[in-house]
Amino acid sequence: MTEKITKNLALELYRKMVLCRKFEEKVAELVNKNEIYGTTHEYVGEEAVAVGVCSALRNNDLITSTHRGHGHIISKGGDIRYMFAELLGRVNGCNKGKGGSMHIADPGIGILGANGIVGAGVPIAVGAALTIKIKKMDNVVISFFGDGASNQGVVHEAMNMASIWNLPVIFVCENNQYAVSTSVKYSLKIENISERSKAYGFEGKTIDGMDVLEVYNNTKEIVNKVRSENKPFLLECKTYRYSGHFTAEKILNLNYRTEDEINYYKSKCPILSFSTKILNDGICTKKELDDIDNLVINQIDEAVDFARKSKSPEPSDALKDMYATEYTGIPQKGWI
Ligand SMILES: Cc1ncc(C[n+]2csc(CCOP(=O)(O)OP(=O)(O)O)c2C)c(N)n1
Ligand SMILES: [Mg+2]
Repeated sequence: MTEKITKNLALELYRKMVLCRKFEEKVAELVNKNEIYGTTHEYVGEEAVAVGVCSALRNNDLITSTHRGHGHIISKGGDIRYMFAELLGRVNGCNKGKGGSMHIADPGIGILGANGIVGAGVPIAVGAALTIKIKKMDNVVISFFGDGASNQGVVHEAMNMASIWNLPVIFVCENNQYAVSTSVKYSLKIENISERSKAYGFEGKTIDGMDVLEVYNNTKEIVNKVRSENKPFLLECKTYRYSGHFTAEKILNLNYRTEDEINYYKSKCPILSFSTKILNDGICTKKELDDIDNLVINQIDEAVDFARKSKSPEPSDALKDMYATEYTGIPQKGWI
């Protein structure tokens, strides 16, 4: 795809990818300092997928995300102040500090939730697409999921239902080639996961997920088609994560990837290759990109500051905002 892009779009794609990258670098720093409890799954290296896909959407389009969801949330317009507050477990977090990294949701801007259960966002997306169809609305749903998730039973069931009911949902498989330490060379017999779309009766395509323009242009085209034809689509983006499966992986010394392999994909860095392209094409200047870098760094510092100054939730609020609680047999005040 060689479509020309405007300067505004080029700078916006660049800014969002840098924001995703710098956000994750700060998150890793805060996990290592124990300011964020538990662990997180970094999106470093995969930025072109979330940014390319979400930049091709309307505000009222919906997404479901995964355990590696920060990039999706940022790209769909999530406010990083509330995201950091959520990660630090503070009341000002987008989910009042009770969801954490893997359960960030913001339905007001079309984010139906990250999800700690592998594959579980896919049927949620299909349910949302069914609502859109029943209510005769014209928005679409994007469901992000990984190569590992692609082998979950619920993903197959959801894709089949989306197909028989002709639902406006785009399944975006982020094939970063590993599920924790299991390579796709072991878990898949086929070259491209998008081939599976044929079995459900809709179209699929595999693209270079390290190239933000390729992702953006393909998504634009697919979204238009899905919006007008009310048919699902499976878009597979081949990508790579630079960090471990989760932030503390390094200390486990798992050694399932070679340094050569990691360096090969680092040489295809989506941010570096895109900035080189737009500089070489004369779309923008080095100073404009440097200004964006500085702006993002300041924005992140301010967001962390906002989060640190926010209060922790009160223990007495622990059972508020919950969909389910343990059944004790004794009716609790406020349950019904
Ligand atoms: C149903 C379920 N099974 C297993 C896990 C443990 N787990 C968390 S992430 C992950 C790997 C997912 O791989 P993939 O879908 O490729 O996503 P990636 O981590 O590569 O982004 C596994 C097995 C889980 N959270 N949920
Ligand atoms: Mg994977």
